[in-house]
Amino acid sequence: MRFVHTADWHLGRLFHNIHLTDDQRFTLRGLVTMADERNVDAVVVAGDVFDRAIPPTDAVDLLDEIVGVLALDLKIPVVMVAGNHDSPARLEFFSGLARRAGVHVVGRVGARPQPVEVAAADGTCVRFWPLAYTDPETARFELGRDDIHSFEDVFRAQLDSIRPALGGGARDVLVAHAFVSGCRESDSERPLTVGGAGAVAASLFEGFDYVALGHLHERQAAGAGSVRYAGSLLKYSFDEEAHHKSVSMVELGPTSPAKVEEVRLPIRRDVRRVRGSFADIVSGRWGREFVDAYIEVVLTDSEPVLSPLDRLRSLFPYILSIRRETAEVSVSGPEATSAGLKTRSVMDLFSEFFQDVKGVPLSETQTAELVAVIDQTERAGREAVST
Ligand SMILES: [Mn+2]
Repeated sequence: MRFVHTADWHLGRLFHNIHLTDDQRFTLRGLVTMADERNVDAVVVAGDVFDRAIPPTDAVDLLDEIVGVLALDLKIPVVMVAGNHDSPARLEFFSGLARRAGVHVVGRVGARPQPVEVAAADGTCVRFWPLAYTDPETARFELGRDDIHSFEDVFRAQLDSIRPALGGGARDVLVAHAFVSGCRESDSERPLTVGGAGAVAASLFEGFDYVALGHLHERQAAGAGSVRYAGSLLKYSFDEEAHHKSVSMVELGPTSPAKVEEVRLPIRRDVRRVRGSFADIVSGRWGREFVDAYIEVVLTDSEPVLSPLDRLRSLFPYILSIRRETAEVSVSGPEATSAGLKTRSVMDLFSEFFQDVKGVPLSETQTAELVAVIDQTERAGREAVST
């Protein structure tokens, strides 16, 4: 049995005001070709299918195209869960109908998660257990359980009902969207909570033959080798320029441990950073790997450079960002620049503002109150149209 584990497609994503749908279509068509050539038995998408709750129509069309070819033309079952960017209800639109075509979409939390069974030609039967991303408040309400307060509680509540069914001749694969503590984060992820309370321990997922995770955009193992993030489909921030984006090809026999191979898909444009003085950059010789890529230039000049964009654009037609490294350090620390502001949490920024105005830091009670307000606002924001 061989299946593809992928996650964090973020269809409809804007990257520095560029629509990435064409890039996403290029890579996903590569996925379809690869899945066909290598005879995969299933494709698993572990959340953040779309970039936002109400995605642009061309992103919806793209999902329709890709899933349609996989399920109807190639007869490859697709198992998909909602991530923290997806709207649970909208992702599940037509899911009853889709299931009959081999597309299994789980957007909402359920008291009794049901497996998707896939039997491969080699006789291996794999049960995929799809769990949608759900925050503790929603899970408490939907499952009618007052004892759910953390993300770990959310998983425990669902896993408790799954565990008795595990084993018994089939292989079990969990599909989930979560932040496992100790794993590496990237700039393009939206934190699940303020203050890092969203993390769960990898040990929660013991008992499965493979755990297909989404949320973190860098591919990595989480704790034990068979709990893994496939990473995002594409690079969605310049801090990911050194990542190797891929999908995971997972092989499971009737008894052997999961074997994972990272398969890189074709990309339309790479994402690269160029750092140096303006003079050095414009006199440099830049190969196609830069000319064809989305570029961020980081200028190291201590003197101001007047309108650098025109010159730089003639070298890098797809330049999306210019930053000045020295400006950031010389103003009054990295906090003072807009680039610095973007990478810091609302919590940090507000605490600092409060300290500046009041002259004293936030008390514990005030901090707790603030965390609750920010959490509530962000949850509301997930259901609203955003850009
Ligand atoms: Mn994501």
